[in-house]
Amino acid sequence: MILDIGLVEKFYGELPAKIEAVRKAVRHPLTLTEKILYTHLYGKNVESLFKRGTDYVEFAPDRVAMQDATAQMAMLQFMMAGRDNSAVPASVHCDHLVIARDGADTDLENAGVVNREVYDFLRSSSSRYNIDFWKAGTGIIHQIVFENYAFPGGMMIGTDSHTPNAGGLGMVAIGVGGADAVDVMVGMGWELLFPKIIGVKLTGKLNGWTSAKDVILHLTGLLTVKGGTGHIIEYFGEGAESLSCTGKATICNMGAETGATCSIFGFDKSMASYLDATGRGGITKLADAVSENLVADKEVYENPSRYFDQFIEINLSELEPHINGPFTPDIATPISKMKEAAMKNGWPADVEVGLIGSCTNSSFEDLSRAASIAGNALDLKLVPVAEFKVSPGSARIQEVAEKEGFLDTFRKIGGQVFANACGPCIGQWDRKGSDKQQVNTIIHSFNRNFSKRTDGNPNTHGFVASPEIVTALSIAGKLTFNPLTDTLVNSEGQEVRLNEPVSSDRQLMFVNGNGYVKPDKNAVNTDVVIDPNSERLQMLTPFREWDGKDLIRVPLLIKVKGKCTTDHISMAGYWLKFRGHLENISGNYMIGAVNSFNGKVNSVLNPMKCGYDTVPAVAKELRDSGNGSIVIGEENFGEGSSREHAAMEPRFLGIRAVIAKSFARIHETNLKKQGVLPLTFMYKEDYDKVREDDTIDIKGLGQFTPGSSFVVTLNHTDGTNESFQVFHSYNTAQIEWFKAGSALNIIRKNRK
Ligand code: MIC
Ligand code: SF4
Repeated sequence: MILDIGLVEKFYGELPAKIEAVRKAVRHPLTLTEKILYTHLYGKNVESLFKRGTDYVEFAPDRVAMQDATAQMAMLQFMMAGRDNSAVPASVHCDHLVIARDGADTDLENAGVVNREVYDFLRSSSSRYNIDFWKAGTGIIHQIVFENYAFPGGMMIGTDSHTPNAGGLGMVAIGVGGADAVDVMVGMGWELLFPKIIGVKLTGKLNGWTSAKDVILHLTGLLTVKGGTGHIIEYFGEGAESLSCTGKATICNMGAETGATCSIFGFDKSMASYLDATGRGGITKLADAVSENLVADKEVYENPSRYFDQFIEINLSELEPHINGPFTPDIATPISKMKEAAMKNGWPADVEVGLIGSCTNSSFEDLSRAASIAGNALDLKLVPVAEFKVSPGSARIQEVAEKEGFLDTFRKIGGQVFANACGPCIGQWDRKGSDKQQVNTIIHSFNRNFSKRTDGNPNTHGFVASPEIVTALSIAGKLTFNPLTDTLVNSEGQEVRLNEPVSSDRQLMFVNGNGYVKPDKNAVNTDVVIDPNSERLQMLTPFREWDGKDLIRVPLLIKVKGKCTTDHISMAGYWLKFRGHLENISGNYMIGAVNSFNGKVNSVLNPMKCGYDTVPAVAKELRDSGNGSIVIGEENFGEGSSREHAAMEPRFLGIRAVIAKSFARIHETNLKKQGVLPLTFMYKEDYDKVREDDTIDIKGLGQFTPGSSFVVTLNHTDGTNESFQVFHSYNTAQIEWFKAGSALNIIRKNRK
């Protein structure tokens, strides 16, 4: 087994005594979230309850996972820290860099050639620092973690925002930037604002066309993309227990779309049987023995409003299938309302492509339900209208799905099977004709649907639904088709109705460790070599420390209008290939964001030339002139991904501060870690005062203390100026990151 069972055994062995100690100290019934967090404190015992949403706390996660697109920067930073190996078990997964075009085999072969340098770097550095390495084609990070490493009651961090997937196996699993992973891998505590907790009670039981995915589609609609920020979502109730373990993982995975820190379910039978089916019966036995410590206390379940900061109830028996989108995951439309919504909003009704799979929805259960629909369509002599693509989550799932005949059924309806990798979900889909930017609709079972996300076309309306709904709507070719009520006409002109999806309840025994590379104990003394002429990889140069001065007359770079996700800040797709080369990837900085002054993307005023140029070009010129620049944004700035490139690029390009109406958690931390000031308007209306040709002062940095505020002055070119206050959320230790130039500079200093 790849997971070190000895560590898990030790963890469960100590758990009851640890929980007892917590109980004595806090004298308060405990939620599951608290049980896990309080038993993972870094270097100290709990003395009293932490204040949720107020106290910064250091944790000691059990493990770290990294995927290829973020692992490169994480490893490059880790290498600067000067350690011989990772202080905790860690793994690297090659999944994001595989381009989906001609099908699994050819695409993987191409990926091996195109990404050879990066894969070699990740393999050799993993080996050098005692980190597990998973080759391209083995599967998507969260699936591999789920099948091999996750265990109930554990805590992990991962350099990907969908790390919370492991909450389906009862783990507090949190998405972070690479610099956070470095903290844990060098053996430091990992800091987090102690989260608030949203309790979600699931009652009833799923039936018919409704699936676990619909729970999170519905909840994302309720909470919006901001509503989970600063919270862990804890699920419970008989409905929760009735869900499969992989269904729970889907819910936790997509919980990231609400901004939540992570989501979690308590240990139950479904987890036990998944652990057994994936060859981890040893863990089931250990967890069973301490099971009362792997769920919340009964007082919490009896009186949830008292112990959770927010409480929501969802009745699974009444839940309808949902379709979310377009362009944002929180427009949630119940399927019965889709006709009306599509008409009202002018969404293109013809579905051109349906895509299933990804890290969110590619379990055996998911594929079996989708295959039952596809098989039924064949029996009914229906001719599928839309194209159909499948990205299995892992080699193991693919193997079982192949054996069961699911993949063949998909092929028979014209489906194409891509590699076990992210592919279309991260813009690595070489979709024919997408360069023509036609207005069109696609539907997929992934989690995100930001503009340009899958195929780079800003006019592709991406909708998110369960795999079975995606399959049905691909067959019908219509976004407005409701399989619960509508009929279709088959090749013989008969009116037919699709059956409800059927789950296969067969358990899957997996083969072990396909494509997994063990760290090489003898590699400790070898050097990881990077070609100085490489366009894919570049050694990092430490950022300069703060010069001790306030910011005076720093020009505005861009005032962003509306949604600004990490995809807007540091686009994926084509740019993924530069994820290990800071200078090259900085060429994509903010090229997707809308300039509020001219409504255009990637066109901002160059104050030095009084003309317009691209954002990266202007930023570079302002940096090189010694001025640097400042960015202004709106709500939930940096929503979405964990990619710290979105924070390293502005640092590299001389951006001194980002002032926004609010920030997404991971991005705000990433900015702090890299030495860029994330500041929030005290009064959101002050955003309107910023003019295109302003220079900006930020004063008060000399008195930078937790809870302090700064004064921002806008110097307008007509000679007038306006001042207002901005907040920061730095604590004492984080202020030191800023002063040192980056968090990594502190690690390097301490090492010396
Ligand atoms: C995503 O789903 O947006 C990604 C691509 O997996 C990112 C990570 C990345 O940008 O490399 C994420 O979720 O953190
Ligand atoms: Fe990959 Fe998509 Fe999952 Fe991100 S959300 S890890 S890109 S499959």
